[in-house]
Amino acid sequence: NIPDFDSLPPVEDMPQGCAWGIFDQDGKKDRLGCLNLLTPKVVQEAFKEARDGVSISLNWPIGALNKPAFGRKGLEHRVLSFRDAGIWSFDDEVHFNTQCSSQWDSLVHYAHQPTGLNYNGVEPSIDQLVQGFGQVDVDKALPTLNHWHDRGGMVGRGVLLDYRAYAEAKGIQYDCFEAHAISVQDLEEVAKHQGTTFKFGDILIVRTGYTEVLGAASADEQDRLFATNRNVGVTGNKETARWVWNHHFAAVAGDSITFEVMPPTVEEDNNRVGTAADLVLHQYFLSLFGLSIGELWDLKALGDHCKKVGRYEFLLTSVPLNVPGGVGSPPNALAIF
Ligand code: UVW
Repeated sequence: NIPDFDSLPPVEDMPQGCAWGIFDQDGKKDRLGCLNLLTPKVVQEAFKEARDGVSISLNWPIGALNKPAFGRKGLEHRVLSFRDAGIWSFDDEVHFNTQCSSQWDSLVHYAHQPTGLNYNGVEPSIDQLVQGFGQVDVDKALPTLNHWHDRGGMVGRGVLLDYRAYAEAKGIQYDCFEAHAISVQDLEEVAKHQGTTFKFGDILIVRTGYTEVLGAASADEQDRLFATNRNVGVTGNKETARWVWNHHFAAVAGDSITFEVMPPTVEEDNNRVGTAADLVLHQYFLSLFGLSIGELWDLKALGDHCKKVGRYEFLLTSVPLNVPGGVGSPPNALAIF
């Protein structure tokens, strides 16, 4: 009994479609958002998709990009040897921005821009995030990724909408580094083409081919592609937000860098061409719905396998890093058939 987008109870000073309070329980502020839709019954159903004994990793290498976009730090990997101490052993150290490759955006990654408020009205400071605020007093906990561990990570039914394969089949040509928008109607057409239907609590995954183009490019070419600040993605508007909420997805993910098309069009502001500060779906999904967004996932092998077996539904598991106050994380995601 989750209300539809237009029936969500109004939240003062926030636009329609604000789901704050919907998942609160016993007077306690929720911090998991739409992950709450993955009830034991929904998960039991999802297990029915794992019957072939095949699993596919959806994680791009953390160091896949020589110089990640938005000035993010790429992977630094240091290997330590203990041979000088007479032990044949290695350790290693890694340092990276959690958004430099395949990632989850937590519910504190990107706020509702006009107010600066994140999911359920929180407005964390850098210090609170660094300290993993609320670890002790759980009532004060922020909606960060470490809390996925409190519920055993994410396990649910993944559904791939392979827009890349659909476009190829239909002769639709597009450039992943242009603002090619995938509308709600397109998503429905892809689902129809694949014979896919959705269930309550599904994790929606959209393949565009973006990481495949980037992965095949030289370091210089990657820099040139990022400099366009343009990418293929799902149309960022209220209609998409309404469609996503009304399907009751537990999370969404894709292979492009922002999931939604860049640059965004700000319909409320005379169709102004926006910037990364105007991402419409980031605001609805992360800060208003409590719906995590996965980006830069490696979906090539998944797309190929789905096509081969003629099935686009699978068991999906994902466990982010257990970093107190974690804002983003590699997804450690597997599709299991
Ligand atoms: C931004 O928030 C701009 O980046 P991302 O798409 O990685 O979430």
